Amino acid sequence: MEKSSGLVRRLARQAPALCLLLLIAACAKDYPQTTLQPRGDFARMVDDLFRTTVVWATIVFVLVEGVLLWAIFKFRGRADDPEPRQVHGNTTLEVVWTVIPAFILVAIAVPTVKTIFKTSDYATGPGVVQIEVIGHQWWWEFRYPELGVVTGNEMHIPVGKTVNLRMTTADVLHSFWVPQFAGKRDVFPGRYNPLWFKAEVTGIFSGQCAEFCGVQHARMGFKLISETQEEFDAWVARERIGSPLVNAGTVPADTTTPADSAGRAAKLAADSLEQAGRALFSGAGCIGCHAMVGTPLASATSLKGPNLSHVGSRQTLVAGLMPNTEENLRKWLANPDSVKQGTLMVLPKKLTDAEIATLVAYLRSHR
Ligand code: HEC
Ligand SMILES: [Cu+2]
Repeated sequence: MEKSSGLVRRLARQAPALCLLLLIAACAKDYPQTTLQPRGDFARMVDDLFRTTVVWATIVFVLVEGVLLWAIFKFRGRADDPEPRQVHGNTTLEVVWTVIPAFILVAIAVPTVKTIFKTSDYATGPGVVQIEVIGHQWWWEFRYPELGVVTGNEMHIPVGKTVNLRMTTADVLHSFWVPQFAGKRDVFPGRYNPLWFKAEVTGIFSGQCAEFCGVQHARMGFKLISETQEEFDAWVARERIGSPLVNAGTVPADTTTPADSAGRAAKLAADSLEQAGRALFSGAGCIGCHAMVGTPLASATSLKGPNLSHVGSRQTLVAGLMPNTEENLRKWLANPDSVKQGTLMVLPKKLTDAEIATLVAYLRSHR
């Protein structure tokens, strides 16, 4: 008795702190990984199911607790009460409280099973954008086989068009999840899983691996970029230049000479940066793991790291970990492991400051 009242007192003392914590949590301005604001048809179907279930649960809760409270109050014991009538079982009551839950379960099960079937197959047909998703420790690869695009950590989609994902992994289990659009759906080695959705709005949204996959599982994020058809087409056109899936990654050399001297100087600077960067990209061993336009491995589609051919145009670096700025890229190249401990990007040798500066300029010029 004494022990439990001590516990109650302790809880009462913690209560203000707990309430404050809840209050502070409610102050967050936006919830990038919320499932409660669906922005695509798949997520909306799941959200509808969630709301249906919550409505039923609320009705059951209010009715059951209401009857309980009413019974406690109405039949409460009084000092002069006689011995209550002794009863044993009540068939009518038992039938009623078996049949009602059975009906509720059916009301929940039917839409649930329907949704499961609807969301568990590939989407096909004209106008569906086909994307292959490959999970890697700890980043995401996205390929658009019909459009000739291979990219990492950033999935571009046209708003209002269904995208069909064919998903697998290069190593261990991962789970694809863009909370406001679709998922979670696991990916397995040697097997393909489908997922489709259609974005209702444009914008940049966060995605995340949702299956524990090693030390940097929590930092295996990506961005979903929903854009207009024109923006999407422009992005595809840019990404196709030097893509591993187009002309084996080769780009015809630009041999034109600008007419004005400023243009010639700019081209000369760009050409020499390109040459120095390319040489370093091979010399420093980057080429062992990354496809890159203009390098011998530009055509490789299955390497250990993301295709860097257009890394300069990405919103974020290293699986959504940090904004794509000059400073962050420098930090990453100086010591990947200090930015993302355990990362599989292991450099053969430490880069000098001068090498880092060249590589940063080179990579950022590839947009
Ligand atoms: C042993 C393989 C390996 C080598 C060598 C390597 N990388 Fe990486 N690189 C990776 C992997 C794996 C990732 C993904 C890391 C992550 O997000 O966990 C990565 C990520 C990156 C990224 C971020 C890409 C993105 O989409 O955000 C850049 C930039 C990069 N590497 C540049 C380089 C450069 C420059 C070199 C050479 C100096 C290099 N890498 C050498 C494996 C490698
Ligand atoms: Cu994971």
